[in-house]
Amino acid sequence: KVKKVLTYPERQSQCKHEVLKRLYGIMEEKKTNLCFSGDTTSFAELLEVVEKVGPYICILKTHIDIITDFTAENIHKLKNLASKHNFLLFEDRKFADIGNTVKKQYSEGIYKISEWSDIINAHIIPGPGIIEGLKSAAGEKGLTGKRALLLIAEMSSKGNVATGEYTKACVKMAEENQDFVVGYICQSQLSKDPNFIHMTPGVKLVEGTDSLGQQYLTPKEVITKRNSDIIIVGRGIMNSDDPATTAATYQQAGYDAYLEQCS
Ligand code: 5BU
Repeated sequence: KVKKVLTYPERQSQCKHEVLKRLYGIMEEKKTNLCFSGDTTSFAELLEVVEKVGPYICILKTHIDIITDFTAENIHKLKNLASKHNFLLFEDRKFADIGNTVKKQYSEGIYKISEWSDIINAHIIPGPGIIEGLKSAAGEKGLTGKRALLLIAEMSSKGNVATGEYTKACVKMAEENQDFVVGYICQSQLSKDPNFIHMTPGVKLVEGTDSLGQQYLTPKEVITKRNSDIIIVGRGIMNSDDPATTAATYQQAGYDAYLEQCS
């Protein structure tokens, strides 16, 4: 039987970016390809649930701008949880403006995302200037190599237009900016190069949809059929009665699928 993907340690030694090396290290050590999307409007609740699911995840994805009780102190607590449980922070900001504007959105304002989020993402609609802008913001804070960007190449929602030529343009832009771009938000594998990781949202244990266009695939489908690397799970864990046990179930499903792929 031919191995379909490289193992995490193989990818870790072959990739160049420091953030990606850290991530593969965490995935190997904790045996998890689960990213939890903590989509709650309460920072207190976010901290509470992350304390429970922390042991099972490699990344916590946030939407910091939906939080009503934002404070710098809570960010400090979140960073402490990330160190304690060894996971990366990914602010799902989906930057989409010209370089000069996103540079300020990333580092300034209330949230100062560049100061705490290891990973961010962006749409490619504005062209490569968006990548330059975000990269320069990280550089000005002395964070070159410590911050990384994912490009949104495909989306999970019904009727989205991130397809075909758009997706191809995204791959080209990623390949031309490997010092900052480390992968894709996508629905299936776009590159076999270990310098690019694939993260897939729209994941639940049972396939289906929500009432606002979200479409779900299972962890097994995402990892073994679509050859993606990371499953992103929000409500599947957040709305469960027992988030820790449910996160463990997703961790196991995702990791078993990976083992099947690389054995
Ligand atoms: P859910 O509760 O598992 O449906 O949450 C999915 C999360 O992933 C949510 O935070 C979305 O904003 C995010 N997402 C997505 O669902 N689909 C996409 O294509 C992208 C992001 Br890009």
